[in-house]
Amino acid sequence: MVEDISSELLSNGASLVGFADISILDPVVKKNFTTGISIAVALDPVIIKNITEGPTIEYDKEYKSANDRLDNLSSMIAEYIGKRGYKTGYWGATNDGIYGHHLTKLPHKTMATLSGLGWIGKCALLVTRQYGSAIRLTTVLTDLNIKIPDVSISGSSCGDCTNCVDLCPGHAPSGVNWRRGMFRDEFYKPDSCRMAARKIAKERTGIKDTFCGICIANCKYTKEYLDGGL
Ligand code: B12
Repeated sequence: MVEDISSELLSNGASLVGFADISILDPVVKKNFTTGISIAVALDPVIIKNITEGPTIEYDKEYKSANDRLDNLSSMIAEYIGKRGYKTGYWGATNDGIYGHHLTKLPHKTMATLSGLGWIGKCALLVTRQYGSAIRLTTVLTDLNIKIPDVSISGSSCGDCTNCVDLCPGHAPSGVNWRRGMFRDEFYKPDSCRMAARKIAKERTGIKDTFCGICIANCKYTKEYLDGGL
């Protein structure tokens, strides 16, 4: 079933697919689900290459179309799994279920590290070996009871790189390497990120929204992807 689900998602446009045993998650979060599926789509390298100094209108369109592709993938695979007799739970790729200080019950990045897709970078983004942080994510939970080996990633591979720290217009990343169990605000300032993103998006595109991407485009792993290092 894991192979079937993976090939169904990859043949419909997903770039990476991961599976995780979610037994360690809080019961309020996992409900009666046993397995988490993390789905990533890579962003267009040509567009990401052009946002090293700030967002473009093309980037705004690209990340919003990536959200739509992710939402279509999660509803498609939920139907596929449902037809085989299992329950699923999923929510939007972006601004769905936000509460408190920019929080959600189960961030998409959590499922991505638990399923081994990547680690959390200094700028709090999910970084993958294949695409760097030039990916967007979504999550599908299911009660499909499959034995999944623990492939989770619990530490950073950023090493001493500080590209995102040096270039973030909001100085949001403090430069500390992530380890699982650290809370976001110990190494990244979300309000500084949000304010800087809204300012630079307005200045460079005239669009009133929260998008920037400088940390994405300047990540050393993203650059490998952009230079065709895939
Ligand atoms: C609220 C929000 C924001 C807020 C706050 C950002 C933040 N990090 O919290 C603001 C407005 C500042 C923001 C800005 C941006 N956003 Co935003 N945002 C979200 C949203 C809707 C919720 C995030 C959330 O729940 N935050 C709460 C904190 C606690 O969680 P977190 O930082 O996301 O993830 C932490 C946990 O996963 C934890 N963790 C990791 N592994 C494990 C394992 C276990 C067991 C546990 C317990 C925890 C844990 O470590 C992570 C790091 O702090 C998500 C979509 C989603 N539903 O996940 C998109 C999302 C995080 N945003 C995204 C992006 C791209 C951006 C921007 C680059 C803007 C842009 N589009 O150009 C910036 C940079 C964000 C950043 N550095 O994280 C992408 C990130 C993709 C990636 N490569 O990681 C997401 C995932 C949207 C998507 N569908 O792809 N965003």
